[in-house]
Amino acid sequence: MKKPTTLTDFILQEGRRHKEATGRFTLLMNYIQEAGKIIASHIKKAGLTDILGKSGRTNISGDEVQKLDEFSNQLIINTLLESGLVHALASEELEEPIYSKAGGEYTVFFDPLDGSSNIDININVGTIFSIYHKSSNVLQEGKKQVAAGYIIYGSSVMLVYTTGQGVHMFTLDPSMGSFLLSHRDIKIPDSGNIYSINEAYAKLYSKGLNDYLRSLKEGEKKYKLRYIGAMVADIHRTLLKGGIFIYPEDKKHPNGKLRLMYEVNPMSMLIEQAGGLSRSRKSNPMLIVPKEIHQRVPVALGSTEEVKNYLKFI
Ligand code: P6P
Repeated sequence: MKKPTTLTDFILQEGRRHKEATGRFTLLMNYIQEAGKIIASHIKKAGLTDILGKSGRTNISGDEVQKLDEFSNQLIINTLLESGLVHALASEELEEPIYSKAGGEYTVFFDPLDGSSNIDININVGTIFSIYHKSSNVLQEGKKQVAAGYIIYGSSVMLVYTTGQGVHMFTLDPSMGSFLLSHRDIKIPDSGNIYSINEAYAKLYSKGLNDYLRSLKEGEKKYKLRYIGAMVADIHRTLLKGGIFIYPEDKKHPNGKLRLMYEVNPMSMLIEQAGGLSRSRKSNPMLIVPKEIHQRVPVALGSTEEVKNYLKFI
């Protein structure tokens, strides 16, 4: 019987394909997966401990911070700083980056618990990470990401990541405590019949966007609307089933809501590596030269044919 492939095995195998690999990236991913396992265990018993609910704080983006947000954020910071592998850390929950004295090689942007308003109702949440080689400027375009991925906490816990060599999915086997390879080199369907957008804001949308949405509802092809309110979950479904996820600009939010550095860029790298398309207005968000850590950008990403159809309207 063949031994199942763990995340560590897989990254080591991938690493052997790059002669310049030093093993440090493998180590970094091991620290990230360890943090994910600990967060997963806390989420699973969140209803039994006093870790649900709001912390009473709001973050730099004005979002209400949940207790599990704070726990997850602090856990990831401590884990990555102790690794000695990071030069800088930037988080949705930190106003400014943290610079490590250990002189590590990587800069990691992360959203410790994306969609955390779903926690109290037992709906998927996730951790998003985006990894760069250190640079004199902590802000780099998304095209320079060394790796990007997420951990989705749901009926099963899955880690999805890419280093630019395809997108690979791992499922946590609780009995082993290991992430096991479950989907190698995922490819997103070229088209799909699911669109994902918060239509409650339709009155604030542009005419072009509302014309596009109407075309989905009234056209030949039958579409479904699915919107979970956690980008990680909406993107996970889009990767597997195809379709399009849109968080657009609107009359009140000229740059939309999602943050470039730790939501849009990592998800764009994953979708593009899986054969899909990501656009912010008309251009690739990974080409945007970032100006600030928590910069927001509008985004539409998913199946190539769906995004191209969307672009005709806006
Ligand atoms: P809205 C979660 O707060 C988040 O940052 C993303 O995960 C999600 O896609 C979006 O905001 C949901 O925003 O305005 O639809 O509630």
